Amino acid sequence: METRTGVCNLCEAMCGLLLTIEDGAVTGVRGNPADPLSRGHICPKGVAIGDVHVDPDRLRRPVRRDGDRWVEIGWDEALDLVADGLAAAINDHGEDAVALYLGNPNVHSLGSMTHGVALAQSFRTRNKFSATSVDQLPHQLVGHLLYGHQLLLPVPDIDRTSYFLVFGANPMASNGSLMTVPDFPGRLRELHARGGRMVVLDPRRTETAKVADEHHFVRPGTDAWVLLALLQTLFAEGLTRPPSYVDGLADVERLVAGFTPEVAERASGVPAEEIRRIAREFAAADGAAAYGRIGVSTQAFGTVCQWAVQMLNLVTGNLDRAGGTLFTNPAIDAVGRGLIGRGHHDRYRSRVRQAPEFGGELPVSVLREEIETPGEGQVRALLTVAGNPVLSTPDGAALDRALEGLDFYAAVDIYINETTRHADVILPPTTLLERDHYDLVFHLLAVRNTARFTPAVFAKGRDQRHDWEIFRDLYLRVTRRRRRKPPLRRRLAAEARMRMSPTFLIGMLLRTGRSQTTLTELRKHPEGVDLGPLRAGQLPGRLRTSNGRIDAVPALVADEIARLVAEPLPHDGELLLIGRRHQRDCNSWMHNTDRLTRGRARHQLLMHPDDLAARGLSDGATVAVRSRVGEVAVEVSATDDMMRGVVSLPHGYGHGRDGARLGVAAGVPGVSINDLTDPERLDVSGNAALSGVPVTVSAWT
Ligand SMILES: Nc1nc2c(c(=O)[nH]1)N[C@H]1C(S)=C(S)[C@@H](COP(=O)(O)OP(=O)(O)OC[C@H]3O[C@@H](n4cnc5c(=O)[nH]c(N)nc54)[C@H](O)[C@@H]3O)O[C@H]1N2
Ligand SMILES: Nc1nc2c(c(=O)[nH]1)N[C@H]1C(S)=C(S)[C@@H](COP(=O)(O)OP(=O)(O)OC[C@H]3O[C@@H](n4cnc5c(=O)[nH]c(N)nc54)[C@H](O)[C@@H]3O)O[C@H]1N2
Ligand code: SF4
Ligand SMILES: [Mo]
Repeated sequence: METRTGVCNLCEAMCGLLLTIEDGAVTGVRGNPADPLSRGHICPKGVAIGDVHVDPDRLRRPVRRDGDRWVEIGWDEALDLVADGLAAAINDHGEDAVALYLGNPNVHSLGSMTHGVALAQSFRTRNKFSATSVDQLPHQLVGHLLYGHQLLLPVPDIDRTSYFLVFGANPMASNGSLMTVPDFPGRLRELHARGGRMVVLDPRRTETAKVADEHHFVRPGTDAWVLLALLQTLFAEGLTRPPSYVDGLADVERLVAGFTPEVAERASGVPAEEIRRIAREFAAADGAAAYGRIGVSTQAFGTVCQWAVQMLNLVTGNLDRAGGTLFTNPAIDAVGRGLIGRGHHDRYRSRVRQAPEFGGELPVSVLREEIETPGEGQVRALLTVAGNPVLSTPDGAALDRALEGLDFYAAVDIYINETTRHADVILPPTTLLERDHYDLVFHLLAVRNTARFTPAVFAKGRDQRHDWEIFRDLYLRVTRRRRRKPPLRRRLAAEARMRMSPTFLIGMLLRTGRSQTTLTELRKHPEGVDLGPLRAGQLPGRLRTSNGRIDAVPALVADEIARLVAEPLPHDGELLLIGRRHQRDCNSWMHNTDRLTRGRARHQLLMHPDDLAARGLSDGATVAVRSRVGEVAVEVSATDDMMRGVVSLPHGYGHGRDGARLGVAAGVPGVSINDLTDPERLDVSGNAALSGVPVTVSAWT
């Protein structure tokens, strides 16, 4: 028996772990109390981390599909097959004929960040997609427009704030997002002990709402009105204290002038007086932080919402102030050092619908039509990496059907899930416990500056490959097969870089660029090294805008607000669908471990009892939920935790489709919310408006 230091990468909190290892298996998992960021925190998913390692459903060798059978094949054969399939599409039909989709676990893998992104960039296709456009794209667009970089995103200084204003996030279940905050419950207790307050706006009385000082129901998709009314109040009552490096504040004042709290109340259901009071309290607090997450990104005016959240912090002087929102100083500053691009918008558009790109990606909502619509530039081949878009993107059922029409589909994935079941070949990498980890992304977004390197806990098996090795080999093989090769010098440079291991690259990055620590030091301290609380007073120096100042009203935002003015207010009697997360769910996977799925079922449609009664339905009945794009039958559960007129389905359910082999997952009930969400509903950024989908609910007959 031995104890090893590990890390959990199942969500953004990146908790440090202590693993008990016996006979090559994990027999115990605890939070690591010595970890300076996570301080011993762990959640039920972290406890299940060893289950992935020993999971009999996990692929350990490449497989090729032969009709409805899967055949294990060797790595050389598998890599050749994939390179043949992708190169054939490029050589016969052009670069755009290959589409890529990168799913969420990529940001949680070091090898994906160092090598997967480079492989993706080596494909010169316009058809690049990722989970970003069903998630945080509005944040990135706003970061790009206001601060000059898509990942220059200020983080709530939760450890010092005295007023935490939360829109559309449920950190008690999600453990925080674009705010790496392990032990949210503990940090909230400390906030309360300091006399601080948390105010939550959400159409559901969530786990977070229940521990908040105030919760207000807000009608889905109407947060923009509330946020603009908060700004309107601040200007109207002379409560602004903006810093000197901001231009265009008079324009902000003019743009929000018509959005009075009374107008916002009519749209959102949040009482005007409450909006005024929250604005005053926010302005008066000694350190206040406004935060809006996926509930306000995945809606029709998501970009306006995220812009307004930034403005609230900015005009009240809370940006760059202790207790407000702050920029991190990670040991490897991927933003400052240009490892991640600043982002760009609308350099080109999608072929069929003319949807603009952001940062070299198109909205995943257009993927299906790009596969199905004939003509030059049609998608013929697909590579997915760690993704499940059939369950995670709008009208997944239609995408499910479209995938069968591809000439070739390859997946880098550890499971045969609802999407990869369509693949011709699946290449399974090692998983977390078998690979080294340094978090290039979430240190950038954490509520405290720390650094941590976690060596692999288990050695990889002889016939296993790390993801970075798969990306390297695919790069080499596809390039060799390309009729039009990149210039020799570029190719050699890329090859040399692809051959360096992620750990080698991390060591190099830590040695250079004023990194505050080294790999040697981190190896001595696997629990992590503390680099201190977030720092205030870094602006305007940290801005990456061309003139080193903030332009408060980018033209795109002004246009969106003009569009919002003309938007009809939601009408009574409309039923709107939203999603939810449970602490023991992990997007669309981890549904095959008994540890996380036993106990009370949690797949139901949640609905207010009055809404059920109005339709003559009863608690526990099977109901039909219909939207413009689809229909599902699901059990309904009555709860006054839901706002009237709003229903909720969890995201990531709907297993048990033919051929998807997720073990007991077939026994997990529930339907996919994305069989109801609508790929036509997009925010200006291209993000899917998954929230607030109009639906009807009736008896299932
Ligand atoms: N309606 C609705 N839709 C949503 C959301 C919502 O709230 N509501 N949330 C959205 C959000 S925020 C996200 S991030 C997306 C997530 O959507 P996706 O990123 O498309 O999917 P995941 O469910 O994260 O599934 C990832 C797959 O990666 C595989 N995998 C796990 N670990 C590894 C690994 O280490 N390497 C490799 N190669 N593969 C691995 C697993 O097989 C798993 O099936 O869904 C989005 N869709
Ligand atoms: N346990 C668990 N943790 C996770 C994940 C998981 O699947 N399970 N996924 C991870 C991922 S990929 C992400 S991106 C993060 C997401 O982290 P969070 O953003 O905290 O995610 P959710 O729990 O989906 O919270 C979104 C909230 O928005 C609310 N909402 C929906 N529509 C609206 C609206 O129109 N207005 C307002 N104001 N609120 C609305 C919902 O009711 C919900 O409470 O979580 C991460 N952590
Ligand atoms: S909160 Fe849970 S899932 Fe997230 S990193 Fe920590 S242990 Fe893992
Ligand atoms: Mo996400």
